[in-house]
Amino acid sequence: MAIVENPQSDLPAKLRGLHLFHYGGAPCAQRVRLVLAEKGIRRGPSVPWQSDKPAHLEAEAGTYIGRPVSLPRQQNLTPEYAAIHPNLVVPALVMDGVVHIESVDIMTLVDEQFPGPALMPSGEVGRRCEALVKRAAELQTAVRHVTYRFSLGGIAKLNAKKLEELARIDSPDSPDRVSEFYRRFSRNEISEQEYAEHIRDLEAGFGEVDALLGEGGPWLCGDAYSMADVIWAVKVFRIDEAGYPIAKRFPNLWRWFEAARARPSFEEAIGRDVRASSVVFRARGAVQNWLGRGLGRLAAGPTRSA
Ligand SMILES: N[C@@H](CCC(=O)N[C@@H](CS)C(=O)NCC(=O)O)C(=O)O
Repeated sequence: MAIVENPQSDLPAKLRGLHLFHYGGAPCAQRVRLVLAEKGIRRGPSVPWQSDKPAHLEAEAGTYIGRPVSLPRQQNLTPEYAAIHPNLVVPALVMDGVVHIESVDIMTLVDEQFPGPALMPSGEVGRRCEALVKRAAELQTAVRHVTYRFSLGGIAKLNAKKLEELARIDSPDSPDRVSEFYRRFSRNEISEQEYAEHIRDLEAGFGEVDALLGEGGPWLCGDAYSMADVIWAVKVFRIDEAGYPIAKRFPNLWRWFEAARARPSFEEAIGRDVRASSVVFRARGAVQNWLGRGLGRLAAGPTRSA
């Protein structure tokens, strides 16, 4: 389990119960919110992420306090946020004063610590399920590249001064390497070939899961909805939003995704957060595809390996 020992900020130590530092549109936070929803842990009030008002310090049992950290406003790329999450990413879950990071670890923690249906099966099925979760988590870098290139574009580029600040505050041993990504992205150092490789990686992963669903189901690890369904559903959602023709390319995956999206947890954890942004992303993806510059062209192109 990944925790931040002795965070520089004195806020986490004051927090009781569950406090989620997250962002509505961030896939890594969406998967944690999905797990919380599946476990029946309700969303309590949303408060400013730095708030230490007495009324905001304690989450009611069975709920969590949301502390939204705006990624578009770059609130995560600040020394104040680095003092809570040194890798400058969301989510972070503070549970009774302890800062937990790494979304998959947080999902596991919530699954293990709280009652409700177990989202990680045991035995042999559990091992297959863990492998599927790991496979999806490894594709996070690819999702990041595709998101920035095809959904966000120029608005997400940072100027030289901000890049310098980022290099200073980012943790040198961060596995997420946020400052390095922003440097390369903002200076146009990522080649089209590199983006295409990320799309190929995603297609390879989607192809594996699509084949698996062709052999069984209804869920990725058999009869019960699990952590693997959570993490892959969020991935499919993001890539569809970005304009990748996933329904057409991976029909088994799409049918399964529609069932995952129909669960009440999806609306509770994701739908309500992304209503406006999803419309913008989809419109952008559609226009880019229409102009022949979107993910549609790359999916249909010779770079596809599946
Ligand atoms: N390994 C981390 C990755 C977290 C991550 O990459 N979060 C993204 C959102 S999905 C983020 O906060 N990005 C910040 C940014 O791009 O500025 C985890 O799984 O928690």
